[in-house]
Amino acid sequence: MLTLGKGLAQDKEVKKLSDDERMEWWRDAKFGMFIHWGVYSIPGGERNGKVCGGGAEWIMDKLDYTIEEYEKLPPVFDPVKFDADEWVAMAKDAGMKYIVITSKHHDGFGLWDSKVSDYDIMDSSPFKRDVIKELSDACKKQDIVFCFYHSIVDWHHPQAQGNLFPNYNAGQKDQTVVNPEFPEYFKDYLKPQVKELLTNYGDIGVVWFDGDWIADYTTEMGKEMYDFIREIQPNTIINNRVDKGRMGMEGMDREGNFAGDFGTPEQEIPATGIDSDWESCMTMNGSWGYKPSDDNWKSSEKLIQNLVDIVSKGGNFLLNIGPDGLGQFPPESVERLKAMGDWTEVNGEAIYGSSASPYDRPEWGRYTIKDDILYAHVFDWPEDGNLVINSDIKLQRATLLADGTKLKAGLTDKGLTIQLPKIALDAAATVIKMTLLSK
Ligand code: FHN
Repeated sequence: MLTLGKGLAQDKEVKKLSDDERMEWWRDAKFGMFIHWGVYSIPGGERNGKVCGGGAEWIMDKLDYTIEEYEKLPPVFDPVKFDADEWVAMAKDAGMKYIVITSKHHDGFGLWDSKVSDYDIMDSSPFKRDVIKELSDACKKQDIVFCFYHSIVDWHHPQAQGNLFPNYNAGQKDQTVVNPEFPEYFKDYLKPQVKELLTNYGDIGVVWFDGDWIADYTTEMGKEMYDFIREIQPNTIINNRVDKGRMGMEGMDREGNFAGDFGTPEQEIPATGIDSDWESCMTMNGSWGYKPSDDNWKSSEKLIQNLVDIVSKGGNFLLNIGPDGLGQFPPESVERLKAMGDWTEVNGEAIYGSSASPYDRPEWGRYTIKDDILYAHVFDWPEDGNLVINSDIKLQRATLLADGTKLKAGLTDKGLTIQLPKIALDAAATVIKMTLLSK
């Protein structure tokens, strides 16, 4: 049974858990929803006929808005279709166990009622609803762990524009330029913002930092922020982008002493298993923020196989949704969430609470393991119906996970072979449940 949120602030006594106890719900959860949503969702990556390259959430920089021009977006941000219960239900039905939403992306606009700044949804938009509160409440109601993403770099704040300092065009700015006033932003703006989010919205499962790359932000600040969060909510999990150890998009820390509880590979899956905790975050198309012009959608089958691949290597999968400016999930995303929910409903036993496979990866798919049960996730169904499995597997019996059909197994000239039905039950991945002989 997944005991989500164990040890989080909602408990009567917030007992400080050990590291393993604190990570337990997250390690078992395996699958979460990333949500990139903000005023950038209104233009959806387009401005005056030009399309923003890459993620649409970067439109402020990539399409050269001045702060004054960008500030024209919040007054027209009125996402009347936003329904937190509906968003959470779609995540839950997809088999996702936690949600990470952008409380503030690089553009500096906050989705919560901040007293630190009035550049937020309550004070600068006609919507005047605290999205973070509505979403965190909906998560609690549906037993989904609520988490937030927070950007260290802040293009709206003159002390924190990072390599955009003193103004924009990230690409042209000297990446080593440091704003001498950044420490003041860190102390009097960034930390108070994080404290508001950790104080006013109940349990926070994960604080997911981003924007760690800017030269202004130091490892000393990273360690101070990590300790600061743990003082407010002792059992909140914090990603490695709270500090400066991350080696780019591959997401793991370089050698050294860096704060952060898990690595954050982005848009990629490590080639092999990694001993420490990690989570691959990915988009469904090519953009984190809503971008209707980007129709480069990964298929549902590919997304399911990504989930299996990641879990078979011991990681978590954080899959992104970019809602539009009215608060609606794109139909292509809804379709994929439904397909992933259909698959996890049948095969979730082989995902949640499982561990990385100790066996070499087979050519036809992946293995996950839970105690003495090994799950074979078959991507490529053998035409002759004979599935050759690793010779070092000590098999007691095998069944189709979906319906319990008993399967014959035995040695052939190719090795230990399981006889499968001629047709796969699921095009993405059909799962064979194998009970191993006790050692
Ligand atoms: O610049 C951001 C980007 O917009 C997005 O938020 C991703 C998600 O992990 N992080 C940064 C790029 O690495």
